[in-house]
Amino acid sequence: MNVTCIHLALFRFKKKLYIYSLMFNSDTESMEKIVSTAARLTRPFTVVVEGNIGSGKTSFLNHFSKHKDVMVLTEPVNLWRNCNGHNLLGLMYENPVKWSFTFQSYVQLTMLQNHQKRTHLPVKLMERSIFSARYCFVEKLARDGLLPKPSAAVIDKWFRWVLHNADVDVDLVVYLRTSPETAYERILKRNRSEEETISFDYVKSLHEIHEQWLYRKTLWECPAPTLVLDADLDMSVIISEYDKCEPFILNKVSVPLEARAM
Ligand code: TTP
Ligand code: MG
Repeated sequence: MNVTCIHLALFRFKKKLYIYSLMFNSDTESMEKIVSTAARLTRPFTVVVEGNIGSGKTSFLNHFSKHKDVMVLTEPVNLWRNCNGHNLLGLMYENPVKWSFTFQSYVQLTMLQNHQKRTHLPVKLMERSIFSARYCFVEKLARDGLLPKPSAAVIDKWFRWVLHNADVDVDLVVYLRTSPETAYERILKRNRSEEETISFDYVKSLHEIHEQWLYRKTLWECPAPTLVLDADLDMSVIISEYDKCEPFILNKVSVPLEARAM
């Protein structure tokens, strides 16, 4: 029996359980537990790495790529730079009023594709998620009036539809928490050509949205328990900070709802 067959069998099992729970309308809570356990069996333990632009998400993922049990999915920035020959990331920064909708629609699609990627490995580690694209970036563009309200509404409708109809479930969020100053410094240093126009104010506002969502938990729902790491630390010491969360990422230890490694 190959991996696809196993996935299919588990998917059918999960569906049957769900139908039984509807038929007998009994003890919904325990049925839900069984269904979510079955769902977990059909997909890997899924960890998403979040944090401001320049917080070190890619380095974090690269660090974990040495593990044979982890499927690492870095962010599809290269896809955004070349969509049938069009650099959507560049267009968005050049003229956000004209291109934000196009860009964020494509980001949403590529994030969904990453959420849907299957693996036979027990752990999947993703750079960002469909959640931060919507909750941080679409939110910021809409607040600034760069994404017109009707366009934001369409992206939101798509987002809600995906949440209800596709498996974008997450088991753990790792929040790489930086100060906006550090994030901005790193953005300047790495000098990604499209990002030349990014201002400190923009980084600061994005930081604030991440903080409200993942640290103070006053904005949006968090898709999973969150592990907060001090990502302001210098590269020379940050590796030991990364290593601290290895047991959580490899699903050897469960994360308490309000976990903070810093
Ligand atoms: P990030 O998703 O923050 O990735 P990064 O590689 O810059 O972060 P790190 O250094 O931590 O690895 O941003 C990638 C670029 O895409 C950045 O210019 C911001 C932009 N972006 C949006 O404009 N909208 C979005 O929805 C997302 C996800 C990114
Ligand atoms: Mg990156």
